[in-house]
Amino acid sequence: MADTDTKKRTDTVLKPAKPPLHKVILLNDDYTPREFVVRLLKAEFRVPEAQASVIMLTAHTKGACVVAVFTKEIAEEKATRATDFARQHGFPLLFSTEPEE
Ligand code: NFA
Repeated sequence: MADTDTKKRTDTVLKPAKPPLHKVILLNDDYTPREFVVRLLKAEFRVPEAQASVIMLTAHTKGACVVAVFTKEIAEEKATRATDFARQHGFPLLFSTEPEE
């Protein structure tokens, strides 16, 4: 008869903690052209044209839209880079970050 192992296994396997994620949020304004927003989203966040258009239109109609989530440092860096890029082109476009719930 095959041995049956009935020992209770009580060892706890600790999984590494997942880093908390932060959202990068695109905020609407009345001045930045739609095409510029789409171009920026494609260049800085590597989203395809169709997705960039949906994100832009969502921010345009609702006031804000989540672009992507990253670790805190990366989210802040992306938001700063994207906002700076808009500034360099003379637009008031703004990206912010906030922790994911
Ligand atoms: N609301 C801007 C316009 O009508 C477009 C825009 C969309 C700006 C999303 C910022 C964010 N030209």
